[in-house]
Amino acid sequence: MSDAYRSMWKELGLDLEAHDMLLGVLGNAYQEIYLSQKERPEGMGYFDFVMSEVHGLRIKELLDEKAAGRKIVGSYCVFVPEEIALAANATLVGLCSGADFATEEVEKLLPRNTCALIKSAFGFKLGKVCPYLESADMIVGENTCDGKKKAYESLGHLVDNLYVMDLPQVKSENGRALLRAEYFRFKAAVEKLTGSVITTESLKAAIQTVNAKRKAIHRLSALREADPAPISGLDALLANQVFFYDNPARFTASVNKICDELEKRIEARQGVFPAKTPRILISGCPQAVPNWKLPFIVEGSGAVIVGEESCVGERGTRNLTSESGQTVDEMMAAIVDRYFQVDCAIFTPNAERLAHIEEMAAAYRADGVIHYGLQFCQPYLMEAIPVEKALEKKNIPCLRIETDYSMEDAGQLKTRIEAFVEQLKG
Ligand code: BJ8
Repeated sequence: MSDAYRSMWKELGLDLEAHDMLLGVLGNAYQEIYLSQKERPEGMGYFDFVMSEVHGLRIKELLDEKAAGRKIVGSYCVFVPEEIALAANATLVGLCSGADFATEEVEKLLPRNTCALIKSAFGFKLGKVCPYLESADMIVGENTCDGKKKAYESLGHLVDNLYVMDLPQVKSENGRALLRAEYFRFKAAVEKLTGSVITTESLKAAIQTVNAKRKAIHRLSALREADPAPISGLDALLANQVFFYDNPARFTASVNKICDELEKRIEARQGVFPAKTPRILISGCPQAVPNWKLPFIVEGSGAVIVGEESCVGERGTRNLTSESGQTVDEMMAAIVDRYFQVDCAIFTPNAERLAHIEEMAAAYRADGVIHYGLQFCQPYLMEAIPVEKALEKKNIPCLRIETDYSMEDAGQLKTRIEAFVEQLKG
């Protein structure tokens, strides 16, 4: 890493030694998990570059944007509408929550039995290793699961720019009214932060920008219906992860470029795995960067992942925001409509999620579903049981996994997943 980056990280207040260690571990994992894959699409070179610069060039870009007067808004959840941030002259970025860090320090503030995702968010703050968090002018927390909403009370003591968004838990008229009120409150908060008033033009342009990103990802997803699979689940997951970090227009162009390449591969019947490789849909908790454990094990066990029913995946990116609104109010209503369809397990009841899993299994011709639950994540672990039962009724094999970010259970997971893949072959 260049000296320029080191002084940038230092100015952001990062712990350089700890950060070097993190980048070292990340680099090795990326090499082992990503760069060792065979037959990758050439277009993945862009994402390799993005990952190699995820704490470097991208942070420099964000700091350049700040110097030019933009604000940076950091978020932990797909309920935070990027359209509103963009329209108010802010950039929205996902905040790091995909790896264990400073666990001992974290467990002084959070109970041990807190999910790895929440602990990770705290670890990156306490360990001073997340340049996104340190660059953010506003950090948005959201009242989703109990773990997150109580954790934000503690996070509020660690940062001075936390904004907490309330969210409904029921898809009722009252629930919609709450979401609407909260999105208007968020709009006012971002406008105050940036000093820019959202206009019809800026909101329309922002909706189009975010929709373009989503459309590119939808195109990528649709190409994964092919057999042989033209792209690995690992690579597709990476694109879904980078969705939260990259410059939107550049991301859209890069995903579309890969899609052009994949279309040619499909025409030539060229795949990353042989035809008839068992096809798996992953469903459950979000897999944030660099949480690649499960797909690495699955695809190393003779299967290919063809879709992610996850917030880092189709739950987060499906459904566009209508572009037909002519006023800010109409467009805000369209944003509420779009986000109110997100079927996170914090909602009760949540039948839409089950319907979506079944729909995805059919569309991507999955032979089986692996339900991925993080330990101590009540919402998704609770839903895993009815999901498994419903899928079994439809003769779709389902394997329920409960894990965390450590590699301690990798051997045990591999044994279970290999047995599941064998079952699918049978
Ligand atoms: S919309 S899934 S991104 S809340 S894993 S912290 S649920 S205990 S992440 Fe999520 Fe928004 Fe919902 Fe999506 Fe809690 Fe579970 Fe931890 Fe979780």
